[in-house]
Amino acid sequence: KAVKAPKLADPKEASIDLGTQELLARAQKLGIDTVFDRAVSMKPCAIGMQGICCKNCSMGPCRLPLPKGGIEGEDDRKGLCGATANTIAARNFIRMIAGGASAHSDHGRCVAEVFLSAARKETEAYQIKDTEKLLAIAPHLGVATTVEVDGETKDRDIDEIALEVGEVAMAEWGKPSGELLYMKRAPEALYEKWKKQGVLPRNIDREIVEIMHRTHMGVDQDYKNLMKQGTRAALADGWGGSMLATDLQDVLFGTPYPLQSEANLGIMKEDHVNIIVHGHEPVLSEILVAVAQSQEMIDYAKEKGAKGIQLGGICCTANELLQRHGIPTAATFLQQELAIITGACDAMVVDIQCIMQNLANVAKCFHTKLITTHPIAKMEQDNVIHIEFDEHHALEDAKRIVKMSIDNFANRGTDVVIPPYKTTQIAGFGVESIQYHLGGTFRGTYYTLNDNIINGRIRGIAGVVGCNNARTKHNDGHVRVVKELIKNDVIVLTTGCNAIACAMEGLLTPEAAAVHCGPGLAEICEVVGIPPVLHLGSCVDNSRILLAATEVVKAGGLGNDICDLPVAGSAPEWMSEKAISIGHYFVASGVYTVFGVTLPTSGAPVFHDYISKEMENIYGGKWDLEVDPVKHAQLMIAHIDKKRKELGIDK
Ligand code: SF4
Ligand code: MSK
Repeated sequence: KAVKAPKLADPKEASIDLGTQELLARAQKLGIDTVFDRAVSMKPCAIGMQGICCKNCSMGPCRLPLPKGGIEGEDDRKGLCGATANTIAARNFIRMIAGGASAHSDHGRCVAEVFLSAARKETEAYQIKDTEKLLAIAPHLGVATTVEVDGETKDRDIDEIALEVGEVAMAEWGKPSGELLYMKRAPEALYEKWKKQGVLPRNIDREIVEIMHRTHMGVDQDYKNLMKQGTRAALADGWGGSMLATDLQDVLFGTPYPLQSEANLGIMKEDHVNIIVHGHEPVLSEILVAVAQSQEMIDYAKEKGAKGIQLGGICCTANELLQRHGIPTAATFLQQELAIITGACDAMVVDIQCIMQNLANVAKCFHTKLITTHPIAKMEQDNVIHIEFDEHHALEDAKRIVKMSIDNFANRGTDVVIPPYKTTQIAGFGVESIQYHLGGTFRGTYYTLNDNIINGRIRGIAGVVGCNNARTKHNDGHVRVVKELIKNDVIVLTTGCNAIACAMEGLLTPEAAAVHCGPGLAEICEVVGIPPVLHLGSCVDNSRILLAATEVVKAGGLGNDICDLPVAGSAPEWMSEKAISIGHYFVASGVYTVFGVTLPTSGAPVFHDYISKEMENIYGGKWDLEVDPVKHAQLMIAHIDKKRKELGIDK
């Protein structure tokens, strides 16, 4: 019986990146399937895509397709229990928020645990590194940094402060009463808005659990009330779990500061041991960096015939190590299988989130050791090695992994194909460095951000973030949205895989300004020496965008709330639940936020209108969807212009 040939992706249609195209073609030649091919052979469910399939009980799944040509008259679609399309779409949407918020926040919890361990001096591998940052965050957690002794104010012992910060931070996940302490970091007007709406999160875990309860069969059946809880949980993510993750990581590992590195699979080296770290949580990979750079390991690698050790990263573990150590970025989310298909990946060390299970199948075709390290993220395939990370013996774990990778160098096949493409990138930005580079403050000099927004050299600020999605051309949306924005003098703050895509396109260099920016933004980048696209880090570091916007508000001259600012958000190629949580905390913080690809709301038009129109009257921000990258950017620019007009600065 003839076997039907599998459908394959056209490499040129799959990605704008030449290296990706070449490695995809190699995979196809070798008969190894990748996400790009699977996206061609498996089509998504149209009803699920529209957000109107409910499987919250075993009487379903109940599917409520939108009739062709829309609904005339009353929408009487309902599931077996009577759930309407709005209820089903809202329940699904906030379950995505719960998934995303839990991922970011559990990451934050893990960092808090390591932080506490370091503060208690239970581990040698971790120390409190950035005491300046510790002193900066302590007051936001209600931790005193000074003490009165005999009527005199003295500095408090730093170890004592660290311990109390760790304990107070840990309590944010499960305290029995009150509200999240970081909510008060927002502009006062925004905080009051949340208070009036009753959406101030009580503790991080509770808001996520309550989503699961409310969306259980037969509980909350009002899409507006469901979204209220979605808002609470999303805020608990952005201003809670994510912000705590960012801050505690900065204190433990150092606050990022601009540095130079490289991006794309071309950073891998044929004559080096290549160790690729992938995922999100930097606690183990921080130690891996130190071990891989130790003379002992470099010598061991040389003994085994390699010229050295090349570390590279994928997804947000990459972003974390890039921001603090300049470790080059190997790949975006969609290129993870391709890193192994180079034949030069001696070990891929994964932690949590965005790790495709098919990595194990691809690794079977090569010599690559695939190592899982997190107790909550294992793989069933028998070629996967699990080395469970524990902060108490982190150094031993890291040494074992690096040694295993070096030993594996000798097992490489001869057929190594590393596409020769890589770019220079300047990364490592944060609120502190934006302020430093733009005049040391946000307002009052020729260089400052607020002044340049007011005088129009900078038209506005865009936060462009998020994943790749195999349902759309790899990196195309990211790059085209960002280029359109900077061409129109909108400065871009980026994180996640958007940052990696922009780096691969050469947009994270000061030189990109002269080539791609409008005259105002180009002038500022040239004078100050910054790229027009500022890399702020990983997915949890979207909290840095919230704080940057807050600093702009506090500096004055541009309204008194984030929703007054000429600011817009975007995720051109999103795919993960985390993106929905991020999108919604942007919206609930007052940011007009446009997503590409699709939104799981189109099958429930009333619910869709609620989040994309009515919500603006509540929080000042709203959702939008635009698939075309140029139109997507133009929507953001139109919103920025509207805000400039309202502020009276539309010259
Ligand atoms: Fe169907 Fe209602 Fe059960 Fe959902 S909860 S699967 S709509 S019966
Ligand atoms: S890694 S969540 S694919 S941005 Fe943070 Fe990239 Fe999205 Fe993962």
